Amino acid sequence: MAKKKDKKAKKKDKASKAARKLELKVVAKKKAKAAGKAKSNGIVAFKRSTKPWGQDGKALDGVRILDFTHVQSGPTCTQLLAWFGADVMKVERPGVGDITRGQLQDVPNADSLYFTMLNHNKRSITLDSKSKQGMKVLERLVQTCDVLVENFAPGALDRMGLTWEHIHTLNPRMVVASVKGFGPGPYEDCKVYENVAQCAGGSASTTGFHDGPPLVTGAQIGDSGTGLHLALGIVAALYQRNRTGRGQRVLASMQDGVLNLCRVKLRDQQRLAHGPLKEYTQYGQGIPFGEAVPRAGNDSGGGQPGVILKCKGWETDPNAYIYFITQAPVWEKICDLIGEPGWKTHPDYAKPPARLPRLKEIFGRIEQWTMTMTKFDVMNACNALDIPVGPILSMKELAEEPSLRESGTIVEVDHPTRGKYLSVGNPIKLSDSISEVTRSPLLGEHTDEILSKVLKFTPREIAEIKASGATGEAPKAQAAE
Ligand code: CAO
Repeated sequence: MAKKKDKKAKKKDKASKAARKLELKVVAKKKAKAAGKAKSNGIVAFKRSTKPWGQDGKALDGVRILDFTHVQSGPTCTQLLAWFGADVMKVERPGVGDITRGQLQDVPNADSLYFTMLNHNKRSITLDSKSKQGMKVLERLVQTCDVLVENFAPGALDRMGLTWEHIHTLNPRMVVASVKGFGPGPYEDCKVYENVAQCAGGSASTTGFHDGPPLVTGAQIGDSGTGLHLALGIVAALYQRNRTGRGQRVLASMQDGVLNLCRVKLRDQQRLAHGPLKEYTQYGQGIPFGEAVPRAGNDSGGGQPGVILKCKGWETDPNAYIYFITQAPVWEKICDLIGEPGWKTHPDYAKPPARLPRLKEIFGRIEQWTMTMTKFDVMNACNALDIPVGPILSMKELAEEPSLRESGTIVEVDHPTRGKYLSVGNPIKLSDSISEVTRSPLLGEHTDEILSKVLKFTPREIAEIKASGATGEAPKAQAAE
């Protein structure tokens, strides 16, 4: 009898457990529904927005960034994140701010274009991180933000007291992202600027003409290029945090970033072991190759030979040139266009391998043709036949190009102390997260707003912080205390 009762109780218990499980499932489902989420295949799928495209916030809405960056590499990264909707709070040294505010100044007493063009859509708070009150504010920022981005010299963040361990204890969800000159290794403690990275990352040794010295490029591949790499690392870390609930460190070294952009040159280094690089002009000139990838002048990096050719007006206009590519599939059209129809069948010119030792002669003949027209006329004539060419556009021409204004790639921004200026807007276009470019902040413009509204310090605490001089020069009466 007792056994029967026991069995009955167990059955009841099992049933109530199952009911509880079901109840929990229903509650979870209701909760998920209320939060606009539905679970399918273990992946949380959010309810689809019914708002028109581009009018349902921004991709990184709700992400708070403690922006501890300066100069170019770090600010490029945080500016991109700000354009995607992140709330970027730039921490700057009281009285001075980011060193670039005062560098290459064109308008007296106004933030330089160097600064304004790299710090759009951000807020600025001034803070002496080496003071006790300053550190108190910084720690609150760490607890409040999702990401800390910095590009100080190696060890500077640790010296401030913001070690990874300390940050991770204060906020286990925080992503800590850094730009450094070099990754771990013999040079990890070095300070690095743009051109140092271009030289150390393989760009300079492969840029220039084979009989000239190494050259750096105008594109800021060390600074802005690494900032771009870092931004991708941050977004990836935030995505992983959705699953793991923890932050992580993100490191983008400038040498690594440049080398990544020079990937095709490492490709050629290995090809060199199997013979000369036939698409390099020096091959056709009979100039022997050495042990390392040489500078290729304006030769095309890929398998489609190309060079820069003169156009009408080159004698006086330094940019009256065009990049011309002798792409194999359109070779016959090129022959007709330049008035050499015989080359279409001639054994020395008809096939790509036969042309390789004769590239100098071939491009010389094409140049005779391009010199009879402006670069834009050459472009029109070639584009009509699907022949890939690129006019050498000056910064003046780019600044005045209407299509770049229309797409928001070149924008006019108004600034309270310097007036209107041109900037490059967000080069990455998202169809449901539209970027608007707003002016860069004045030094410490948002200190009060961030202390009270974001960090929720009480008026008394704010007065205490300010009196200590941590956010700038302390009010005279208190400073004397
Ligand atoms: N309050 C108090 N101190 C602050 C501060 C603040 N708000 N912000 C910065 N500082 C301090 C730092 O703590 C550091 O102090 P210590 O040297 O005593 O630790 C000091 O300012 C200077 O920082 P830094 O060494 O980074 O600056 P620098 O001008 O000497 O060097 C640079 C600049 C770019 C060479 C170096 O930061 C660097 O190598 N960064 C990494 C690579 C990089 O991003 N390079 C790209 C630069 S863009 O061309």
